[in-house]
Amino acid sequence: TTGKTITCQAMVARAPKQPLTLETITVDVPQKGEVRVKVMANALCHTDVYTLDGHDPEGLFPSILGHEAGCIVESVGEGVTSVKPGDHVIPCYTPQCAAPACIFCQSPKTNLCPVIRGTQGKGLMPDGTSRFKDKDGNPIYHFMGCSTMAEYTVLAEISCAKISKELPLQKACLFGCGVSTGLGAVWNTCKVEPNSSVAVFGLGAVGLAVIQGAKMAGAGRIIAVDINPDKFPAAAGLGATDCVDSSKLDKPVQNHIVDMTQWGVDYTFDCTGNTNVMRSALECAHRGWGTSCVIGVAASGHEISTRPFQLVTGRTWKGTAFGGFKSRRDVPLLVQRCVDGSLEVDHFITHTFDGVDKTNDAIETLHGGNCLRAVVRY
Ligand code: NAD
Ligand code: AHE
Ligand code: ZN
Repeated sequence: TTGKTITCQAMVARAPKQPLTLETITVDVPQKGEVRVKVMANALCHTDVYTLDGHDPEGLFPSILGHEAGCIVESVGEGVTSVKPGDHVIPCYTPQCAAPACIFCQSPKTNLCPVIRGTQGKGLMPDGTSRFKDKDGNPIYHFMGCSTMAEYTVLAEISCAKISKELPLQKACLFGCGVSTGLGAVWNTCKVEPNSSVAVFGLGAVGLAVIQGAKMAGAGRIIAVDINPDKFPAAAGLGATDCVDSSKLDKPVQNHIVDMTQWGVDYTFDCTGNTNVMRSALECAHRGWGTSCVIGVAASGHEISTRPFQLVTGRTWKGTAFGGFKSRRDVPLLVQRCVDGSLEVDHFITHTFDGVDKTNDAIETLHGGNCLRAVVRY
């Protein structure tokens, strides 16, 4: 490739708990196995805020956050064959190298391809360097292999899911994280069966996607739990049969749910990241066979606990990253279902902004409590 360095605008996370700063940055040409993309839309995920607030043990500053985006390929590096300029792609923080030698990619049991995970966690591209520089020429760290709070970013080819151009990127971006994760936790990680009972803790985009996926899987009773009752109408609209405000109970929420169901719930999901909630979710899983799935991301230093008796008596504790979807194979299929009309996602977009510089406003909106996804169009 004979590309040039691009100068563009980005929102940079300079320090924990500080607003992002609008900066002019440079984005280097994509190296071997890399793809440079123009970001067209980026949705805020709670995980971006978690890292910005300093709760992520892997959090680095200065960095460019953002990992739920829709992009158009601008140029490709040496050896890239699976995408070309003009293609629409979703950056995937869980890549899929699909190599015959990758035992993770070859296994149907997981989506956790480890090939670039080490450098990704250090905020660097696979060769150990950054493609971003600030106006003084100092490097800025990448984030989750995506860094989509910039007008242009560089991705590993194995992180690029090529999708149909029929779905506008301002909708397709949702499949980069929260919505895919919630659906996949139900369909792939837990394989919820028809008529089973489900309880969902935390009714943000992830929890509501769990409800939507559970309803589509034919679940019977779906119990929705939050401390913010404003979330209940959306949950009920997607298929929740019961809504519980856990802040208003005179006993632990797990006891309340066991009382409601006699023996507990077949499948429970934590979509809060609160380790006390994770315990509650495990402890109201059904005696003998209930499974509880951790989706929420806990703050640095927090650990889960329960009495081992809860496991001895037949409960299973598991977790999911990106809903178990093999990203490059499955994200295009989710997008196609959206195009076909068999998977509705419009209800997740509660706020829209224009311009990368509006990202702080979008973050403020996400903190507000009545926001599912705020999409920023660049
Ligand atoms: P969100 O902030 O939009 O939603 C969280 C919801 O939990 C809110 O409705 C809030 O009111 C509710 N809540 C907070 N404390 C609660 C409590 N004690 N009991 C019940 N409900 C409570 O977040 P989101 O974007 O939907 O993400 C949810 C979680 O999932 C976050 O922790 C995020 O980091 C994580 N996440 C994980 C993955 C993954 O791959 N494992 C992917 C995406 C997001
Ligand atoms: N970096 C943190 C953990 C953060 C985390 O668990 N991330 C989720 C995705 S959250 C998406 O919104 C995940 O999939 N993790 C798997 C992975 O490989 O990062 C820490 O604890 O260090
Ligand atoms: Zn996310």
